[in-house]
Amino acid sequence: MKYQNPILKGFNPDPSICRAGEDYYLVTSSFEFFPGIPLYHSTDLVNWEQIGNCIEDPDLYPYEKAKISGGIWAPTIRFHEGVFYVTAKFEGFGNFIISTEDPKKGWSKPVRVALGGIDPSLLFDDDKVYFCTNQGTPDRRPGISVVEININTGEFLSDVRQVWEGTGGGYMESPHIYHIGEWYYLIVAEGGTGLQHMANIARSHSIWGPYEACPHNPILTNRNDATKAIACAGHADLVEDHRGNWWMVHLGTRPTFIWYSYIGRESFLMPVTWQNGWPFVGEDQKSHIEVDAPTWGLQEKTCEWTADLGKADPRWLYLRKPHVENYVREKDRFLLKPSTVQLCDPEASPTLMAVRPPDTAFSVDLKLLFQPQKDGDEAGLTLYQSCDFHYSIALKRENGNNYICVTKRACDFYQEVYRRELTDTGEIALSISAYKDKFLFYDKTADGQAPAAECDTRFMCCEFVGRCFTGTLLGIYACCREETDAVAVITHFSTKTN
Ligand code: 6LW
Repeated sequence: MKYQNPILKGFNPDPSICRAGEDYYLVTSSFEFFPGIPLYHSTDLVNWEQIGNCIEDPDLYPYEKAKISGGIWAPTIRFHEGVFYVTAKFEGFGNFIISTEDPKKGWSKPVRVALGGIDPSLLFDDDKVYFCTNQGTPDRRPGISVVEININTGEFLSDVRQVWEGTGGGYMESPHIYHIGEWYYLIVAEGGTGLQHMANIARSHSIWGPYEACPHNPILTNRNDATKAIACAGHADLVEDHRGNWWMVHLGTRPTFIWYSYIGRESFLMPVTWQNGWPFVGEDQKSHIEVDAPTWGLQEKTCEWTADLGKADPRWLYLRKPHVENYVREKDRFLLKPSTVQLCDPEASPTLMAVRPPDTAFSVDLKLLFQPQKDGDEAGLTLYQSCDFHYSIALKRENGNNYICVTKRACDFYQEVYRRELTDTGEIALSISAYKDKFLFYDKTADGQAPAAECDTRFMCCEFVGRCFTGTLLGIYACCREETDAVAVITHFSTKTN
């Protein structure tokens, strides 16, 4: 059956997948955003629903000062004897494992594992559990480190050994080890998460090696794909479905400018076949948008989502450790209290709630009631890439007057590109649309339907603007210069693909 990639669009990098009976679970990286590690569920591998987040207590991790693209990196999910395990790294906290028998009931406290490196992974092998990361050799050569651990305490039960040095592609990361038949397979990413990204594999009869590299490595890369429909394919995880077919999930981008993408790295699915004990990905070891493979569910296209503001929804993301008192849910509406923390603050948590973009071409609509009390009071809609890069359309007060403004922030460059004075303080409607090369900002309460402002999308491309592993989020925010009694009343928030 045919399906379309990506299977999870917009800021969903570093996918890891597991099967529990006939159910599939997938996690991705969440960085400085809270709650952490989105958890997706599927029964057919092509339709995924976010059923929660694995980290819901910000006090168990150093969220408070999480840096841009810090926080949670590259989780792995595994299911073993009725228990789900997720391991990940929190920058500045280290590698840890959490577990649950039922993801809907929440996850355990983190069990720390004192192994360095990033991108931890787990292998349950008979009665043993192995933990691995990309920690290199003591003399700084690349390596994948493996250690047997006690899964409940994180304690080491063996020496740490570096089992494979990779193929020389550089930036070896995202190791996963599988025991399939007579072989241990070790899959890694190499080349870095950009254009040179790839997945390589090696095998051994022992978990400790020696590992022999697959003769047709890289088993996945799109670096030689002239169409550039997909770039950066790598960071892969394998799963066998309940019908006996094999699949790979991996990260990739759909470039919006050169090979950059403003919605960030996304999750893809490719079929895997085995020949002579080695895996082959798709037909040409590349990832594709349209794939014909032995999936069994018709892929639905969900194009529109209107937030039920009276209900909690796992989609909503906050920055670092949110100040919960600034977010008040009421029946059918949401109240946001402005914070003196601005969107450009690199360490604190502004009043901002945001969702991942539904696709590269999207529209986001907001309706709100807001009566500013003081100069600097501001509330509206933002495209938030990071504290350094965000574009907004908002209602704000200056010199005693209220205005709808469109502003662009790109590092220390700040520009207001639209301003209209408001005489009426009734409900206002704001909207932003994205079309690959441009963002259009709509002041919908003004006369006429023409966009209020148009902006280039390039500065919102994560890879273009520094160390940014995330993607543009669609957010509602409220800020002020000094403490205020003003409250933004959100009456509508919706997104759709264009
Ligand atoms: C992740 C690493 C990577 O830990 O990017 O693309 C890092 N690969 O494996 C952050 O997503």
